[in-house]
Amino acid sequence: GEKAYLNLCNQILNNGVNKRDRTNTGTYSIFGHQMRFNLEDGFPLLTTKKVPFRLIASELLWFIKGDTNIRYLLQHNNNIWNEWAFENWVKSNEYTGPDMMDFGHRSQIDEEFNEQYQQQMERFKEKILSDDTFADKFGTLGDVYGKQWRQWKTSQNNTIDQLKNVIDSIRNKPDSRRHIVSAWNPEDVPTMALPPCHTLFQFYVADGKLSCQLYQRSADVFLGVPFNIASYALLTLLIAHECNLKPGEFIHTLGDAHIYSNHVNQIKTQLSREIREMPQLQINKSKSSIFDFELSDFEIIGYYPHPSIKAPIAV
Ligand code: THF
Repeated sequence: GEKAYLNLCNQILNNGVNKRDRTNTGTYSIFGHQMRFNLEDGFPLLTTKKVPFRLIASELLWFIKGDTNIRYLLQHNNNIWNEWAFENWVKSNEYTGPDMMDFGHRSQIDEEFNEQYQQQMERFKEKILSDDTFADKFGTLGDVYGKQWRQWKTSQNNTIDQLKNVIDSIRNKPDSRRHIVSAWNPEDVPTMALPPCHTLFQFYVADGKLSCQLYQRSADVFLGVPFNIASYALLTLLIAHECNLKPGEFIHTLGDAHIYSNHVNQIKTQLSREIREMPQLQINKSKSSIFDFELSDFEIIGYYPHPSIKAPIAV
């Protein structure tokens, strides 16, 4: 449960190696870690800071649709993938505004630049929402999760719907040890906005319960991991519901688990807080297929978290 998450944070603060990274932010990092969440106990949305479930659910529905364009996210007021699409635009020759080179880093250290950046980002979002051609060209993140889950491209020029297949196999051969979905497609890695952090997941059925284990190659422990836990818990609950199984466990296995140097104070604040009771998730029981759900079909009840804690995202 949440204790496992706070233990991970403590372990990284105490034993993490100071390691440089792609984003040049600097991290404290450990390699190889596992956390377990019993989904029968409640829905694993952290209570030591407020985690925005609405953003997690709309991102998951976006993956499930097989969509890789941020337009859907923006239509749901979800801004978590903007930076990666924005990068495509400002690097293209259609972009005419002030130089946005290295915007992720500069926006954090230069207030004047940050204002220009916010302005260009607003312009970008407006164009994605209002201009179809612009959205097709610059809203897409390449062959990220949605593409690999729903339309993995084969050498024969067919596609594989891994998500549909795994649901069928859970239903028809529950004892199988092959209930796997892989987002890591070595051929596509070079053309993705960001190679998948959640690389591969496997389901397991025993005693009428559905469990899921995720292998995450790279884990932004403060901002990403609370989202990732809730996202895979939601996915597992939806598939369990569809397959008439009870929820089992979510097992989260991490590769490079890191805390960015500019998240350390936030983590310390969070670690000083008391864990509260876990919320529950209610889903609209009149729907069964995972492909039919909408945001309004989910409700989190009994969620009384400590206040949210702001932190900059590393781009
Ligand atoms: N890049 C990095 N550096 N970390 C990640 O966790 C990450 N992701 C996705 C892609 N690239 C990544 C994006 N996921 C937030 C949360 C998850 C994200 C991106 C951003 C975030 O900023 N959350 C804020 C609230 C934001 C808001 O309200 O709009 C928070 O306080 O939780 C790993 O999947």
